[in-house]
Amino acid sequence: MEDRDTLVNLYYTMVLIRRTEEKILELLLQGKLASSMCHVSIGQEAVATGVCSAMQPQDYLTSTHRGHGHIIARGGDLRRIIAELLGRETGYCKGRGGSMHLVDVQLGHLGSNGIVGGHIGIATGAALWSSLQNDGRVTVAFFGEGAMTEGIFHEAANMAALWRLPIVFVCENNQYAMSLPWTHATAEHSFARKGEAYGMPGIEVDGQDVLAVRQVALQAIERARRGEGPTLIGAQTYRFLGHSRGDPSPYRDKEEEARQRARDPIRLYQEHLFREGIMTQADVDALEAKVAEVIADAVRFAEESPPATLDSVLEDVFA
Ligand SMILES: Cc1ncc(C[n+]2csc(CCOP(=O)(O)OP(=O)(O)O)c2C)c(N)n1
Repeated sequence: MEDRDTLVNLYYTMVLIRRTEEKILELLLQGKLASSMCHVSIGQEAVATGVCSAMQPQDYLTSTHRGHGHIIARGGDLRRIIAELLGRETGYCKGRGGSMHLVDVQLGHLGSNGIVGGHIGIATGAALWSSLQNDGRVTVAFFGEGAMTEGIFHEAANMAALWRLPIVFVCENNQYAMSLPWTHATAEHSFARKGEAYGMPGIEVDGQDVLAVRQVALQAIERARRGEGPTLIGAQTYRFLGHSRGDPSPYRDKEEEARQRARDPIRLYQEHLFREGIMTQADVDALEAKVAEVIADAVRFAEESPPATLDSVLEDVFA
């Protein structure tokens, strides 16, 4: 049985991700984001939260174009996240990168990435380094099921299993890569068999159940830390909104959407916490108020920060 603080923290993190992304959408509609390229993970919060809660402070992760949740769950600075989205000098990439370029190396967050699958190679490189250094770190690579059909995934999975690298591959299967259903993108839908094909365990988990995600992540991360090699986790989840703003998802069946929305990971977990007597409605209300305060502070900080200026656009770039 987990202690109360851990259980409440999981809830706090999921709510913080959800409310932050709702605020980001609001800022987008107000025309305040530096770029309209922005993908939210509303509906998928339990995956980022469960996995990051199982990581140790020294561990690494790499993230995707849909990466707000990963950096928040890793304990990223919300002020710097919002400042980055608003194109401010105080942002994680000094406002040059935006939503898809959040990175906090000190937290072991090696970056989100607009190149679908690109960061799977970066994660495998980090794990190779840890293996060579014997530094005890584990790397987590988050990616969507669409990225899993990219060549880079196959090369990285093959190499990681062959060399028993300390890495955990976390596929957030939200069922669609833009408009392409998962069932039309790959012939083998079993993560157990997919993992087996590379020589690593493949574990399927209900990605809407934060405690279940946490359990499989704890096992996979500890296995990697013991030097037993990678694991492929297939977390079954759903993005409640379109691929990005302006996508009303005409390719999705409306009954399917309703069915999936009824399995809101935050509500499911809240019901669990109430049932177990771990939180009350008053606790939830207080937590929501705290989250609202944290977000309001981050937005205020970002809006008061200076914008990235045009004459500095070539600073901090490699070429
Ligand atoms: C290499 C590459 N190919 C195509 C794209 C365009 N693109 C952006 S997101 C996306 C879908 C990715 O699907 P998935 O990996 O399942 O992640 P999800 O968007 O579902 O979270 C595509 C094709 C890209 N950014 N990079």
